Amino acid sequence: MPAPSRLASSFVRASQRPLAANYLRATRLYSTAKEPTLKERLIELFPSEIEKVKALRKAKGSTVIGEVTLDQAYGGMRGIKGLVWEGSVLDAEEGIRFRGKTIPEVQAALPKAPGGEEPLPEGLFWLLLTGEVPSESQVKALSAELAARASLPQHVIDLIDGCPATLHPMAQFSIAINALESESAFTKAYEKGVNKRELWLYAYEDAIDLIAKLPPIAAKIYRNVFKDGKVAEIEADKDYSYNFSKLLGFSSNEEFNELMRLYLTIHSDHEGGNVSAHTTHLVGSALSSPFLSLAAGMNGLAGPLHGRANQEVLEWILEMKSKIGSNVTNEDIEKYLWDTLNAGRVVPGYGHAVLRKTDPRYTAQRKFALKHLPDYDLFKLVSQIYEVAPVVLTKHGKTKNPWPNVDSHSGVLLQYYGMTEESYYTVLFGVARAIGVLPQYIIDRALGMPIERPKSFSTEAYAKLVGFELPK
Ligand code: CMX
Repeated sequence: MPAPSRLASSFVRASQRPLAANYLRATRLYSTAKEPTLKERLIELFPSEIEKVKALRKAKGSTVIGEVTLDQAYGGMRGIKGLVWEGSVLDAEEGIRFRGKTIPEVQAALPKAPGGEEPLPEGLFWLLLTGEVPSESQVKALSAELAARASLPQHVIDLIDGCPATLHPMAQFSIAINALESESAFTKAYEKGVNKRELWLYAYEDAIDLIAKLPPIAAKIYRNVFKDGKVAEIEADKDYSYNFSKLLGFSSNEEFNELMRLYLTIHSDHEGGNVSAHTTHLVGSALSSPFLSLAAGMNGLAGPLHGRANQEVLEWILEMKSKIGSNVTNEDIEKYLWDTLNAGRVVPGYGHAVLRKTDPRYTAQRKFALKHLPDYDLFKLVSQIYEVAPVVLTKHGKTKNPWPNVDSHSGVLLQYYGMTEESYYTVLFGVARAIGVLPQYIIDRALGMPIERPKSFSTEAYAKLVGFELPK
């Protein structure tokens, strides 16, 4: 492994090669400040990050960090330590910390839009990648770069236009992200034989392109399926969330723009083991490009036990209202919960594989609702369910966590501002998740992480391993 300075110069040398050189100059175009751009900062930081990992492994590489039981192998690998994820760590009791910061700390620390109170998700992307809080001007430059790189290739627009309105928005989203592969600097660099250690520079370019192009893709899907198919223009000097709201058709309401900033921030990253993050990371380990890797992650997010729970929650609440009427009592909710459970269904928006308390992402949305829409009837209903559901789920006795998760609250906020089409909600989650998982994709390539390949056994082989004779 070369010394840090040699590594740094190897990165710089790589960035001076034609493909990357254009991009490095390009990032500067959006920055008026003397401070480094994000890519310049990464070129400075990564060599020492690589050295830290190298030192840790050299000193402690053979230390046992956990044990694995047979139940864990059959139980969704819960709690098995085996992934590296730098952006965030999830504590079962406390919830998520992004680079050591809780959600309220992130809300306080990150730059905001002029007059706004919610953090800009571009700033979170910076924080996740570097561990540093960016300055306002650094975030402004990143917003401008994202706005400038948002245009879509015609074949991607044509593909979305070719999707029937009956195709779920998440399937359309995944198709469009896969089709962006035609633009992949990473794949082109790989095909040209670029040194493996320099591939992260191209992964970075794809990640920025991808994050930039997700709002136009997501908006095109929304406008095609639910509106007139027309998508407004991006504004070069506005932040990412404002532009996304604008393309969707909601930016005239500044409160919705603030909601979007909060929404994209809190839905971004939730450490590495969840289905969408783990899938993106796993597929990336085969050196599939960021586009192919994120599309795979989005297919996982589309599942009802993961991201699609936000759609399921809304449908479940609306069904409750249609069955019971507008004056819903706690007793009505209790009965509806038991009906759901007795029908062998899960209560959407409740429970979590890791968390054992109310999700702080739920709490952040509840605070937003208390501030902006305290009297909204659906918000009141969500609050009422929060009083009843943990008691019922505890009595039911199956779920390890009877408390609400992030998906329990997001839908009612969107309903309030007029985005009533719940089958679209997981796409918003998907745009946010990209901001959380792509930093790790870049870090993985910078660290030269190998192809991922855990060991599997058949039941017969496990029985043999633990010395058990299976019944005939
Ligand atoms: N309603 C009813 N039963 C539930 C439940 C819920 N909300 N949450 C868990 N359970 C059940 C499980 O289905 C499981 O039952 P079986 O033993 O019959 O299989 C049992 O309780 C134990 O599960 P667990 O260890 O508490 O939870 P898991 O780690 O297996 O699953 C999760 C976690 C999120 C999939 C689960 O709580 C669930 O299905 N919740 C509802 C769907 C949801 O809100 N998903 C979104 C999660 C956040 C996100 O990823 O976006």
